[in-house]
Amino acid sequence: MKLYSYWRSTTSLRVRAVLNVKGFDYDIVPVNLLRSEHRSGSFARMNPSRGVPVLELSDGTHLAQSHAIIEYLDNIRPGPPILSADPLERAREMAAVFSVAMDVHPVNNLRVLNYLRDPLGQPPEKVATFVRHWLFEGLMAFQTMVRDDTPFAFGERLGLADICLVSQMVNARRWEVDLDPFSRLVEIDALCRANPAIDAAMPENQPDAPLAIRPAKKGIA
Ligand SMILES: N[C@@H](CCC(=O)N[C@@H](CS)C(=O)NCC(=O)O)C(=O)O
Repeated sequence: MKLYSYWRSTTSLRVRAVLNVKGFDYDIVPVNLLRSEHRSGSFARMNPSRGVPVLELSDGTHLAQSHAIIEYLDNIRPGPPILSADPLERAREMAAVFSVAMDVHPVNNLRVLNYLRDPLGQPPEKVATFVRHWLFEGLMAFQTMVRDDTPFAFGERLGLADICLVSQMVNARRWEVDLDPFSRLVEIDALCRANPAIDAAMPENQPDAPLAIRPAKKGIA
């Protein structure tokens, strides 16, 4: 399998994390969003919505939309489970997942921010205020939804809501959101990032991440 991915993309991060947690073998094909590679005709043929990630299967089939890809991966390899088997628990987890994927991510997406900049003419500080506002609201909602009696957001094991949280925390740090009110989320995020499968999905560990932010390789002086 190949994953068309951008290092700093949070939707790509979610899929990378699920691929890693479930132990799939895949190659990353970097797509540079800042150079608008996702707006090309060849990319649009893989994903008419012009966004990463896109998963290419071994027969050349292309799958788009991070949560459609994740559902596919979970169907073909159910273990380890990333959602509860209990219908009520699962519905609660999915509500948290959707609060990230459907409420926050779409309004803070690159194309939306670019539209605020041009043609709407908003200066960088207004765009940053806009992003921080929706991130803050989303994190607050998420923190209210998660359990406080379990190590992870909804249980003893890492699940899809945790993975979505990690992706939002990346953005929250990037946009310098004050994380003081989110101590429970900071705790869950740290626990998730201690998992090598999640660490390998993080932006700084991607082959297309700028060298300046990539950690030095162990064993190399
Ligand atoms: N709902 C889609 C969103 C995909 C998406 O828009 N991804 C972002 C990167 S996180 C992107 O490619 N943005 C490009 C743009 O906004 O022009 C999904 O979950 O896969």
